[in-house]
Amino acid sequence: MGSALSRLVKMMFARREMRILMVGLDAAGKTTILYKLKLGEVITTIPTIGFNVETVDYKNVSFTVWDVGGQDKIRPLWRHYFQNTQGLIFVVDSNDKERILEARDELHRMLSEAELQGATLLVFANKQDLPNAMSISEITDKLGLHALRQRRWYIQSACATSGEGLYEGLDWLSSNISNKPK
Ligand SMILES: Nc1nc2c(ncn2[C@@H]2O[C@H](COP(=O)(O)OP(=O)(O)OP(=O)(O)O)[C@@H](O)[C@H]2O)c(=O)[nH]1
Ligand SMILES: [Mg+2]
Repeated sequence: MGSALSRLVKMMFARREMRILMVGLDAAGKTTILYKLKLGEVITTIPTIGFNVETVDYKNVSFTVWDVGGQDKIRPLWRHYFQNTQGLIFVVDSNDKERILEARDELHRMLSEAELQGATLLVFANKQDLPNAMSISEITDKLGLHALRQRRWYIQSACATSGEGLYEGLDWLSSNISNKPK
């Protein structure tokens, strides 16, 4: 009885670990999101050449978040980070109507990769504070999310500078990622 109880308590408080890959076009707001989550502050960013990695502890989950630069010339590097990814965060600049189809193409190209078949997808529709931001339904449509088959996905409205929506996204990821990568 005692040991069953202690097992239960251990299970309830055990820290789960999740490996998250965060990508998206350049200037979507990935690095701003990462450090808002890590430090609670908006930092001044420069375009990421390479990657940043930080561990973000939230509730009972320890998220290891890899933030990889999104400039077109370095997008081919994304694939080097695919292995063991449980959760994919795809960040979109909701204000960037001109490049939303480019974002869709990059997203679908990535999702066709074998290594990412088991990864859960969270889309952050970032920069929702800007007056001309596209709506969530418009972005869902333009990214072709409804066409995704056999993929757990969710789109979360977000503003990295205020922090709005970021923890809601992590909540969704923590409930929708299985413990082991598939
Ligand atoms: N208005 C507004 N600006 C934002 C928001 N999030 C990020 N930004 C700004 O967008 C610019 C680009 O942000 P980054 O976080 O550097 O973008 P990134 O996706 O890391 O870009 P790469 O490293 O080049 O791939 C910065 O000037 C940010 O301050 C947001 O929610 N609202
Ligand atoms: Mg960056």
